[in-house]
Amino acid sequence: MTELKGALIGCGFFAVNQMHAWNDVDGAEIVAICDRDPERLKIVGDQFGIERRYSDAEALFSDGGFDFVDIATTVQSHRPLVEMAVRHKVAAICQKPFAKTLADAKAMVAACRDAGVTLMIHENFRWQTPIQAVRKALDENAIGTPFWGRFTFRSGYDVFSGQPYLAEQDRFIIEDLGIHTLDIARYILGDVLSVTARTKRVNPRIKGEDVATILLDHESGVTSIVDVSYATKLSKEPFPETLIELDGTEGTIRLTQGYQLEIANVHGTRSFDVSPKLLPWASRPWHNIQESVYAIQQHWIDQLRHGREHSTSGADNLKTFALVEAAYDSAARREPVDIGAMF
Ligand code: NAD
Ligand code: 89V
Repeated sequence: MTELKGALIGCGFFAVNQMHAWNDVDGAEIVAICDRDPERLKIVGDQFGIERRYSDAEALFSDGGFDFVDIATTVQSHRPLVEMAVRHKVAAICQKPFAKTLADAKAMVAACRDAGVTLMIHENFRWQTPIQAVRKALDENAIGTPFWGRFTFRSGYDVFSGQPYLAEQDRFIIEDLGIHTLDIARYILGDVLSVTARTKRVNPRIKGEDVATILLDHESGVTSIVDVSYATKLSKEPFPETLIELDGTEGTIRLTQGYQLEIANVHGTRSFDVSPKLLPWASRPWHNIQESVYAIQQHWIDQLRHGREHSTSGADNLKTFALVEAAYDSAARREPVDIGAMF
């Protein structure tokens, strides 16, 4: 199989995982990298043996020679870089969060659609092994029709040491982490009609909110709760596990700490270990996220090759990003927000 050639823009903290994963992905090769920080460009270029290095994205695109671009920068540059990919007619992966605003994200999707450029958002959490196992159990009708769900991520892990910018942002946990949890809720229980949210900042050393409780009314009639916290000090730190509870007409699903899945129904109770693989380049506790990076990047290549829609296409991810905006709006106004009115 001929390999698709890629370029990566943004050689920071998380891009190292993406570069490792590209080495493992079948059918892809990174041929050029770009970062405006020369130190990061050298570290990643040397580590992964990439000769073509650029400090300027426009120069990278002008030289070309690649089939897709993997944008791994922080959110401020997502719209200009995706628009640059559109101008050069290069398929693009863009890291979450999609954009600074829903209006920007909509403009990016429209620009890609009009130019016939494929866009996928790197929303990897739904690709985690335990999340896939929950989805499979539902698809196999293990608990009948779900009527209630809870998606929870409560941690005291120090995310600021690896990603110091997270302490400086006006918006923190919903935009950075809750965005993943909201996407999992959509992936498992379907699209959402309305959002009600409350937020809090507990850690005085950061700018944004570090606790959020969000109520979702799904189109299917299911009610779910998404609750996220980086201010929760537990006896056994669960980072970065998303825990799930689902109640259905015929049974229940529980994804509990330590990657344990329990399915209870009329046939009895079955328990499964749904731990992620520890890939050779991965390290605990990040291995769950790292495995999902490999999975989403392999999905990118497989779908691109066959001209098929990606699970987290730009159009799909607009619906997740809308929930982020709606949660902030609801928390500010202390009122439910209608998602339909945002489109
Ligand atoms: P980072 O600040 O460590 O790295 C970003 C890099 O991009 C920096 O080296 C910076 O110099 C470079 N950069 C920024 N704008 C640029 C531009 N216009 N041209 C060239 N280089 C540019 O950030 P990070 O922690 O690696 O996060 C990057 C993105 O990944 C963020 O959007 C973050 O939310 C996301 N992220 C996703 C996950 C996940 O599981 N999906 C996990 C962590 C971070
Ligand atoms: O997945 C992320 O986007 C990361 C983290 C897990 C630390 O929140 O920023």
